[in-house]
Amino acid sequence: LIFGITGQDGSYLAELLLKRAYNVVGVTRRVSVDTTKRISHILPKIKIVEGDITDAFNVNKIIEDHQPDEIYNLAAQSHVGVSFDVPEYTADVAGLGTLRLLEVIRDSNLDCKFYQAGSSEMFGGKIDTIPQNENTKFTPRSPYGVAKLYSHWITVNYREAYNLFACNGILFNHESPVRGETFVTRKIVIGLCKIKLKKQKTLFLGNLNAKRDWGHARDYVEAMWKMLQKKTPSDYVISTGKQYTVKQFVNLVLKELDIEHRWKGKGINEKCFDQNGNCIVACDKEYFRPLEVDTLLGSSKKAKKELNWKPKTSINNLVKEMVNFDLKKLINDK
Ligand code: NAP
Ligand code: F7E
Repeated sequence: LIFGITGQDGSYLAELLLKRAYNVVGVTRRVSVDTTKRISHILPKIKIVEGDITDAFNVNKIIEDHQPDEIYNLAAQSHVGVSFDVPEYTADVAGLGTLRLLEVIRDSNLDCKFYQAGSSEMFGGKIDTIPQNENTKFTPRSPYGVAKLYSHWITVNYREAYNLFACNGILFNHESPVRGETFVTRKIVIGLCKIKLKKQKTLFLGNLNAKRDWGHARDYVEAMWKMLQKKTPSDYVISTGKQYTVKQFVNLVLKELDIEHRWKGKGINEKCFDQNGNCIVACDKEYFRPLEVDTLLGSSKKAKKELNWKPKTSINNLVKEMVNFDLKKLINDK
């Protein structure tokens, strides 16, 4: 049973579980537009039910009706920047939503394994270990990070208090061609592909100096599944162990698109120009956050040892796959 099946990770996870001959049930929310674009190719093979993790009655009924062996909680308002605008809603979905699921499992005595989608955003700003691992102190710096930290600890608490098989993945940023379009990697890829095709002049970004550890979603959902196949539940950091700045990611995409460029200026005035002197990337303070997580870098030694998991996709192959996908899409959308 997947909460959040219409999201990036939900779509890759559903594919993985179908390949392993699971019966997959996915929860979708009723909204005014179709949200099943990412799973349209596998829809006939999945059982879709309507629901919302802010509604305890609803999640109770879904779990009771389907008696799942494994529950993956991927549902969240997952945008860190947006969480500053909708902090209460973010806490309800990304924090209390997890409690609602755990309570149903506890109350029903269901023999069911539970995966919680935790985040490197929980490590936050005052990081005392580089790279970050399962023992690194959490100092979240956004309403999203704080909500995820509640989910992390309530999952640990239910595991210890009620002996539930419940695991936290502490996943660092992971991307793909179906990444949400307002997250920085996809925004950069779409913007620069449009510039290459002369459909856009300038891409506006926020903090170019933030450092992130970016992997591929396809590799990361495999780690989620592996956690639930262990004999005993635990928590795992999932990351690549390599770090790039937002500006370096821009450079990788420009290289893939064969666009010669040079950077000029500093701070918010830093700009990137093409060989004809056109400004193709600039900063806009709209995209800066009230508080930033400057640097994240993970160590997945525990996952490697206990889950036999390691990332398969390099940053260059991730960029190539994302650029090929969006270039083709933009050309076909003509
Ligand atoms: P995503 O693309 O934003 O997907 C989020 C999913 O949650 C969507 O299916 C969304 O449904 C669903 N959802 C939102 N509010 C809901 C609600 N009230 N009830 C039920 N479902 C709801 O996120 P993602 O990148 O796949 O990430 C999956 C999970 O991992 C999230 O919890 C995220 O916070 C966490 N995470 C992500 C990363 C990353 O780098 N991608 C890293 C660490 C942790 P709609 O389609 O209807 O909006
Ligand atoms: O930002 C900077 C921004 O929004 C990455 C979520 O999946 O990963 C994700 O959270 C960095 C930040 O991801 C823009 O300030 C610059 O430093 O792509 P992002 P995120 O905030 O790291 C974690 C692990 C999750 O759990 C979350 O669910 O890029 N940045 N300019 C920008 N970011 C955005 N979105 N847009 C910009 O224009």
